[in-house]
Amino acid sequence: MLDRRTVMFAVPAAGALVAAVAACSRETINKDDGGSATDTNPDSLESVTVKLVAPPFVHAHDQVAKGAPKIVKFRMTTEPKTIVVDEAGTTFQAMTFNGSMPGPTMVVHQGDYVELTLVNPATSILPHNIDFHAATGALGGAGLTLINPGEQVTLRFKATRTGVFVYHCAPEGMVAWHVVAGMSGVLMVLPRAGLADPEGNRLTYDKVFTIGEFDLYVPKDAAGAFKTYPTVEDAYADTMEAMRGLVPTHIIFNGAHGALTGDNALKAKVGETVLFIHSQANRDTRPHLIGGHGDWVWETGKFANPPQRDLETWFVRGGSAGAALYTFRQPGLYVYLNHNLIEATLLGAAAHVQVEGKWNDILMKQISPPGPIRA
Ligand SMILES: [Cu+2]
Repeated sequence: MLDRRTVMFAVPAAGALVAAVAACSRETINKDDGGSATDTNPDSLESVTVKLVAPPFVHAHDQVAKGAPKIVKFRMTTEPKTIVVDEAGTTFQAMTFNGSMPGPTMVVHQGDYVELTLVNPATSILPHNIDFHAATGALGGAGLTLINPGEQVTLRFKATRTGVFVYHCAPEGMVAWHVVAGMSGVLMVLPRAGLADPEGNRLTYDKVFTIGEFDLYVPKDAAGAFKTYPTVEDAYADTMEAMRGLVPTHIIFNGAHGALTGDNALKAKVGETVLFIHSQANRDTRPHLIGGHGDWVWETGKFANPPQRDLETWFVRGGSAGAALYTFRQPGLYVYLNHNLIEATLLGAAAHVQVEGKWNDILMKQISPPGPIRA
């Protein structure tokens, strides 16, 4: 199998790498640089199986860990997909984890073990794998998870560091294409005691949403019209050419213009606290909630660093995820967007949050309505 891969994907050292990582994993597996509570051999730990849900939603989870560290088992399947990305009906040949862009958000606690089974169906044509930015070890696990069509693989790693971390597909020679085609998502590793402010006071959320931002490079024909392709493989050459220009044709949240607006708006109530996880696996972005704020923002997404307070806009580096906590004080339709306003309004990087509740005149009131100019 490794020989076949070596030939197919031109990864000369793949076999040696896999063997070396496997050999040393036994020695290093119990070492913990993340301050977790266990030195136990993970084979003896309790395991739980979590069913993943499509973003923006996140599977049910405890904010404060109950009991000892666990092995948390997830299963994801790769899936190529033709998706409509804008109101004009432009189609995009996507590659996905579990059929969604971004892939599902996984949640564990520090000291837990993530055990992911990745499945690449026989109907697939391309190899896939996964690089977890949260994982410690060669290629974030990508070398140990490279699977051909018709294969599955299971990877286990210890979640030693807290935060929201990007995961993405990373097959040798095709990484950028698979990532901008849709293959990324988020793993959230919560502190066992939950989130806290810089003074150590507990921070909790009522809801959590994942916003996955993607820059797309849809090829155009000589007349400037977007081209269509029957499959993702057919789109490869033109897409690579479009990518070289570094000019996105679309910048979208969760797979399409409108995926999180109008009828698909995120929903909240006055008084509710929402954790917004924002990932971008390829390109920088700057989330902003119009009419609201980031009460507490982990701009780099790593909970061991104190969150910043009262932010108007925060910066999410390409290849990372950030987290922002906000308690809604007023009802209404909020726009949550990338505050490069060209990217938001012309290219699509915007979502809506529909908030129900009672308006607070103390916070904002129209003192006199629009009318003729008076002296
Ligand atoms: Cu892939």
